[in-house]
Amino acid sequence: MQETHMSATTQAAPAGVPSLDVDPFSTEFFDDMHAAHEVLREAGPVVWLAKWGVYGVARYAEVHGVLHDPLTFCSGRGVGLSDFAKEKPWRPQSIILEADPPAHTRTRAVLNQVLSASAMKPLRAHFTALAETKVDELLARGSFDAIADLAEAYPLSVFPDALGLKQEGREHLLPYASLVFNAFGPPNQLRQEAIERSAPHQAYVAEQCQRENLAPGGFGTCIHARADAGEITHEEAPLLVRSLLSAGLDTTVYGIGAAVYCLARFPEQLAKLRSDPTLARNAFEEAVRFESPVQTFFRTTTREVELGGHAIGEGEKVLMFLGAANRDPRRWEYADRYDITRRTSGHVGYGSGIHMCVGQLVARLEGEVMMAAIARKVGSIEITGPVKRRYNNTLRGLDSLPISISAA
Ligand code: 4IA
Repeated sequence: MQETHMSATTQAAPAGVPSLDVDPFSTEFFDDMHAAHEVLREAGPVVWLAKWGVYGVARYAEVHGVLHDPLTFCSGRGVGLSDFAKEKPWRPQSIILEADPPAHTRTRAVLNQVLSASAMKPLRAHFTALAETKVDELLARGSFDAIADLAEAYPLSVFPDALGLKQEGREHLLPYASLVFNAFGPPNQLRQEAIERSAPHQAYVAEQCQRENLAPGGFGTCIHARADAGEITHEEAPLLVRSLLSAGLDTTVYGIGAAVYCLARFPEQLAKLRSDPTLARNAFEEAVRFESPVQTFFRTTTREVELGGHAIGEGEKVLMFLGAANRDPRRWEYADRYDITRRTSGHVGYGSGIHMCVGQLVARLEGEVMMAAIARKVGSIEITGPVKRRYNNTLRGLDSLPISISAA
């Protein structure tokens, strides 16, 4: 743990920047997040988060602005609180997420190809069939937990196979991802406990990234083939496979969980979806805007820069509140309404700019086919027990969502 982040006293705000003592990585914040987001947005275009000594942006315009100036607001010093120029990363640095142009451009091009629209075509029929089978099975059960039995079960049934992972050891996948997303946060209990328990999960992931452990035809083997083609080195290939293992599963679990939670809370939107199943893809996209499964990310300034009317020095961390931007009333009409017919384009739930989610087509495919299966087969959804939140420094979602569903 770093002394600078462990001080009990808060850090003084630069002159003129509104200073807030809210801790965006606390359970109190997670429990009442929308109220806290409004405080952050209304305090000013840029705020100072005294607890961690970082700047924050919660309005759409500034979040978008930071995302679209990657040379000033860099990723190479980490997109968590930890500044890699000052602290050693907890794992070898990601060569795509935690990289800047020109290095980023080369690795990004590889994953763009591996996860392109044409790469989705052979997956669609299979992903659709498994979504339909899953919904049929859940209709037969009637009552179940929408997180474990649907939001986790469905991506686990399609994504590890699409990557080409062997069966053994897959129980490490969700704990590893949870660790990765907690590790972007400050050195609080969530982060420290996750890292303390990380060794077996890290060992599993490192092993699965090796070429001999990946099945032919999967995303993993595709990445290694790009090394044969000379686009990346044979040392880089396993690290890009690791990026898919880090970012490709839990994110869709939380996205599908968000979408089902929306349909359960807003029955008139389920009715609309049932009457027009072609809305499935937008219903999922709107759930990503509305819940923003990936809530926050940092950038680090590479020079002195003006942001929201304030001069910010070099080497400062800036926390972007994607979830707050996605509900900024300056940008969105009826921002707090889940509306599956809304024009969702421009939301920052997948980020924006050069780092915007490279796996977005896989995520949308999973989300769309699950929403379409629900649209065609499910008549009603009812929440039948206590909804429990799951706490993570970066991801927003539920631990438990007991529901019952009836057939259309
Ligand atoms: C990586 C932002 C999140 C979805 C993400 C997490 C990890 C990695 C990339 C993206 O390990 O490269």
